[in-house]
Amino acid sequence: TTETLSEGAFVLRQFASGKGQRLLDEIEKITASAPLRHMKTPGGHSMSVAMSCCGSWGWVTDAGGYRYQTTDPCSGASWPAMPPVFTGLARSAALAVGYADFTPDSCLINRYEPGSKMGLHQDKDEQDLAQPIVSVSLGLPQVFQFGGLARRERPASIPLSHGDVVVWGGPSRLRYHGVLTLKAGVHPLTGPWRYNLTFRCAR
Ligand code: MD3
Ligand code: FE
Repeated sequence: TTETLSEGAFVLRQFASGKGQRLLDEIEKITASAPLRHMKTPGGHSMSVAMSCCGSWGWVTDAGGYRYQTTDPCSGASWPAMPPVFTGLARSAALAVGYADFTPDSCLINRYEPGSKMGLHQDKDEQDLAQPIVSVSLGLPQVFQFGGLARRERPASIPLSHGDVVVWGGPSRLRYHGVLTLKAGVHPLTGPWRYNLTFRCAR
């Protein structure tokens, strides 16, 4: 089923559930060479979410700020390539809600452990804000916070579970969003964690 959250934003419930294990196998391969790590915000705080990336461009944060770069700061090597199963899933989800020809050049891999959260923020480090973002949730459920274009607007709470895909574009592309603290649990495929993949056109 497809739910419309707001103009341009859609939840495709269970869209990726049949591909869960294949996606997790790819995450394991990627993170063997580009390990999940707790990056530092420009303000010096360590993020509670562990992150890695694949594709031509990876999102990083450190004392120098937020940016996309072609190399992993941990190794100096290029980020691992985007697996075809990632690209195909992101493309078909975007197409299913009317965004034709979505060609992501970046995938951010977020891993949440019990206690991890992500505060309200906008995603605006990408060059072409006309391109949507596609997000894939795997493993434990977590409550997503979906706000407005101004930080003061009270966000809606949307539970996201294993296999749910969300597409954000058009007038919803710059909405504030975040996720509440992950509750402890065990998922048959991911154990104690929730993974989120976000596909972006960075450049
Ligand atoms: C709404 N990740 O990595 S995905 C992020 O669950 C991020 O890991 C969250 O926010 C997570 O930046 C939420 C859903 C998401 C991603 C991008 C958006 C929602 C969005 C961009 C605009 C509006
Ligand atoms: Fe975000």
